[in-house]
Amino acid sequence: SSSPPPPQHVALFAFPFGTHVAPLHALARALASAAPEAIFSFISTPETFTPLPQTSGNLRLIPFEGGMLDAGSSAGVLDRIGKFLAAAPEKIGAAVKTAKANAGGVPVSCVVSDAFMWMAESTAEEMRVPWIALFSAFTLSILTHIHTDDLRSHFGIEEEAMAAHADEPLDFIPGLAAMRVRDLPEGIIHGGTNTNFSVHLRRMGQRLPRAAAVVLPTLAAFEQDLFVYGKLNLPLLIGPLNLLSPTTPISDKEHCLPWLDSYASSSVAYVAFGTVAFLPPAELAELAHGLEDSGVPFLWSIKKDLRSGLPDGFEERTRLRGKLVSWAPQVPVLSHPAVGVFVSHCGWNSTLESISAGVVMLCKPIFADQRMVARAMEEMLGVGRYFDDVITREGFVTAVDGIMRGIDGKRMRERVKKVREKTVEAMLPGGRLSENFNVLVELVRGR
Ligand code: U2F
Repeated sequence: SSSPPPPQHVALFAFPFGTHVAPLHALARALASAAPEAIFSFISTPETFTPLPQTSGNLRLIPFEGGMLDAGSSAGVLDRIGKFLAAAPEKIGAAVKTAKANAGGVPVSCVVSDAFMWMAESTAEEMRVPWIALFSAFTLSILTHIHTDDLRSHFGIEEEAMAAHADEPLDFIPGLAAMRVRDLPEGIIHGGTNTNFSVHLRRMGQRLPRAAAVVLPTLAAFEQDLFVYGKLNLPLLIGPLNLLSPTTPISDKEHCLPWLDSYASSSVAYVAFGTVAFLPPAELAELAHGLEDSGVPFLWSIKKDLRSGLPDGFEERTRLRGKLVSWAPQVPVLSHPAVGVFVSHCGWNSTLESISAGVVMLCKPIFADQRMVARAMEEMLGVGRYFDDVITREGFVTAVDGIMRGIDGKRMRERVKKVREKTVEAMLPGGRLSENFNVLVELVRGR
């Protein structure tokens, strides 16, 4: 009698910076429970494992050998990213061997990586197994990477190009008609086209069409324009990862949820700017003044070391209706009925969490894909207001007021419910996002 075939073994490679590990791990959890017969090896640097939810069974954590290369403790994040990426091909090769040994000799049959870890494609190719990429930034921003060279030849590069074309639409690229040159991420045509990281992202754009599939966590609203992903073999738009693999329980050390309990429905502004973006100090102070002047209750996730930039006496004066925390359990906070608006930098994870909780956004993008997200929320979906200028206290009060009390805000709230419902429906069995996820499951199962 012949022995049964070995199980499928999926190796997942995280990009261990910013909010990149959590989305890939959420995808790994969803896949591991959909394909219980397969083995999943999740590979990242050891320090990134700590905040992840516990898993067991067919999902294992494997650290990159040597952990994080020491780029000196005082090195900036770009230096550390550069060091890590330079060593990545070797680390990926070594990790494939560790994963195999750890799985009792079962060879890796499929490679999934964060799109930023596109070098994993070479390893997959050597092993003759499929490579699947997860693009966890804004769905449409992948087009700016795939079309970087088209955008450069159309507009030119560097600050002159930006100055000359800032308000022009990107309508010659299918899918980007609502976007303007000024909404582009840095490194595409302006903001350092030759930095190591821009070069890395341009090469990612060239490599992604070689992926067996590219997974894009997104809202149903972005699914209709599927043809725009023409250069990709198999774009698989799946739902927001926070809906696909919810995590519970989430700790609330600073008591945000009980604090919210004492406020009326849709009355509180939740303020948070993610993990890597910072408002310039002058704007931070204006935002604080604006929150104070608006009279709106607020919950603000702001690290302690940034609070010295707040106006004198701000904390005392707003104590009765404002709460500052170093970290909020954002997903349950957004789902709390008291939250009426999310003042956000528009990181894609935060945006998906907001819209999937039915919360409208006051968008203050800072860099990367965030301006495109803000533009999409205002122009394409009508569920947010894009704060396009420098923040002033008066401007902020007007914007918050319009959302909390104005007719615009009422319309936005109606629309966000629809956008949310369509996404939730599309994730139900038979729905388009759910079908795409099933295609992915079959792919990693080797079928
Ligand atoms: C980069 O974005 P960030 O890491 O700054 O922000 P998000 O994508 O919005 O993700 C932040 C996550 O951290 C969580 C929140 C999100 O899942 O729920 N969080 C929290 O739980 N509590 C807090 O107090 C604050 C945050 C980049 F800058 C963006 O441009 C990209 O779009 C993004 C995705 O690639 O990565």
